Amino acid sequence: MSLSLVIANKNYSSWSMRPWVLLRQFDIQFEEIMLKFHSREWGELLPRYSPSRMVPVLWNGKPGSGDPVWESTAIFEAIAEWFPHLPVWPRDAAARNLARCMVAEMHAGFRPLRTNMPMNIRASMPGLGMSPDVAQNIARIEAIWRDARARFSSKTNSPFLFGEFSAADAMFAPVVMRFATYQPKLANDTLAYCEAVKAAPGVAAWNAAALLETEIVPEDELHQTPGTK
Ligand SMILES: N[C@@H](CCC(=O)N[C@@H](CS)C(=O)NCC(=O)O)C(=O)O
Repeated sequence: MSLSLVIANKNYSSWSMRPWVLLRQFDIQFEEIMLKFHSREWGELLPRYSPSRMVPVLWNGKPGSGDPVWESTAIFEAIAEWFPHLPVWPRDAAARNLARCMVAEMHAGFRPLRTNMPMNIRASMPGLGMSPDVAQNIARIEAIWRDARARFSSKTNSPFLFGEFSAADAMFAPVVMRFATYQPKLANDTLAYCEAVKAAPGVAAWNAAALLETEIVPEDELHQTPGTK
């Protein structure tokens, strides 16, 4: 199996981050194809590489030949199907059910958080982006993280949501990075979870590469003048 993952800028592309982190965390080999936002390649190659004209897209083979998998959650499912020996989803049925619900809730929801605190890994904007709707999203995220850890990770003392790192942790990794950038007030157990996610090798590798990027995407720089930190 020869996988290619089409993504956008690591500093900004929260949806690209999710499957990339999952593949990397599980040591699954893949070729990364980055189409930077607003680049010539984006305009020229995206129509061939992405049926939805969005990233991420996973190809089994070279992009443009074979069957693409688009939408981050469909990519998780493909990875789980192609690598059944890996715990992409928790092995325990109740844990797997909750993990799927949480991933679906993240995929479909938390719009105020996503809109007002866009992922911008290299930036630091403590206190910005907050509103009552965002605060409600954050409270809900803290509650579901806490519930998952209490039910499925406390026995093994694992810092992750369901014992081992899973698709659910990959799905929330961009939220962890938003929290790092905008630094809303968070409970101590949330902060501890965030630290564990940032230290996971797949997440750390993505962040290290994001910090080397220099492109500015103005629509994702809601709260600061381009070029400032
Ligand atoms: N629901 C999609 C969202 C993908 C998405 O919004 N990707 C952004 C980059 S992070 C994109 O391609 N935006 C380009 C556009 O909307 O034209 C998924 O889960 O993969």
